[in-house]
Amino acid sequence: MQYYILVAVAIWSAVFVDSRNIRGISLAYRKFYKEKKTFLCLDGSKIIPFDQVNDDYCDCLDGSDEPGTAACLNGRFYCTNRGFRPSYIQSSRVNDGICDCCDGYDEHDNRTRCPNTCRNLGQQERAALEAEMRAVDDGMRLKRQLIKEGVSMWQEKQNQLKDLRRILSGLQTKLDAHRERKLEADAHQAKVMGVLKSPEDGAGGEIAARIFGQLDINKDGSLTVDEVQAGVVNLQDDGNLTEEEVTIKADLTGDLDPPDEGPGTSAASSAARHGEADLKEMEEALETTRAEIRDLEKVLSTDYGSSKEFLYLQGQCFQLVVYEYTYSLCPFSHVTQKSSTGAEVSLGKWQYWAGPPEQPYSRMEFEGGVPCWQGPLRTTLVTLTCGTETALRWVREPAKCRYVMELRTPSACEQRREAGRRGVHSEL
Ligand code: MAN
Repeated sequence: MQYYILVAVAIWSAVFVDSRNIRGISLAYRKFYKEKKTFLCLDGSKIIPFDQVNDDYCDCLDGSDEPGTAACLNGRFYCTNRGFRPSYIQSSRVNDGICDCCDGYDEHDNRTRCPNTCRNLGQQERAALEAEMRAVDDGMRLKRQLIKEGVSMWQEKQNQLKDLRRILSGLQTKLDAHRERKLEADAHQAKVMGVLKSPEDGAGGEIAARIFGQLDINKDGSLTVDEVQAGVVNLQDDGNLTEEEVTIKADLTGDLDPPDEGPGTSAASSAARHGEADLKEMEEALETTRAEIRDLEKVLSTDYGSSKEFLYLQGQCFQLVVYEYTYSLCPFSHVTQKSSTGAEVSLGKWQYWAGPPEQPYSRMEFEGGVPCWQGPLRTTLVTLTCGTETALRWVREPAKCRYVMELRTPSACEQRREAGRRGVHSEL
């Protein structure tokens, strides 16, 4: 009985080719190499006797009958690479004297000895992967911190904006009042000038001219409100003032409040004291405040990521020297290129986040830089990658005046998914 079983196994082995012995095929393909007597080329084009598989003669157009030899030009050999990751190589590399698979299975004609380096490679790759995962975890920790900072910076800027708007409205009220006072003072001045100039001829004219001369302290031929105010009280009525002089003085003092009136100083006198210079100063302060508000509104209207994780980059610039150029990236603002000869050109102004829908914050687009010689305006695309530092990693110009660069930042880190990240066999 035992004898019959042994004979049956021997016959079965002879008839059925054990696909585990077929070199150069993956586990997934083994089912196609289990024919009894024939083999169907994988492209379905031909049926050949099974003993023509891996017989070092190419029968199938797709090279599928020679997975383990170099016979077919278009064939491919599967490296199992146990301990590392499997891969395919061109069949022409089988038995060519060079070890391509780390398990050395591609050199099976015993002419070349290939040490198995898969385990080593696997260990190295696992170590690199683990280091990368640790870096992502560290990056995520930093990112959480940056989010916190971003949120409080955002709040700070909102408060700043509120304060500036309050200041602006205060300044506006002050300026309006100041302008009104100035208008009143100007009207007074015009009236004073009218009083002094009206008696054109005769004694009245002479008196007016004399009073004008007394009031015109700096002798520039014109009277300011200050001069009138300062001088009019000095027009002493020593009993010798003529009737006209008394009338003129009454006109002047009636229209203008005397100086040093104390806390009750009228609008006209206070406006006279402030004068043009104050008005200008106030207008300048108002414009500066308006500009600060505009800048802040612009900053606050920018998208800094779903949790404001990129806000910390605002106002910062990152440099990198590549050959004769120093590149400077100022996120949310602009990119420049400065040559060693000193000229600095714009490589674009901040436009928008340009990442794909699933990762919108992975790219930044800068456009509208200095025009390229006989070409388009310079543009820059920045790719953001995860890391524990914030730094410009590299800059390239793949097409003329089209720049690409990588900015490494913890804010680009994404929470790791524990499953499905293993690239290396761990079964070994
Ligand atoms: C300068 C630089 C280069 C660019 C050329 C185009 O040399 O901005 O990056 O390619 O101009 O003329």
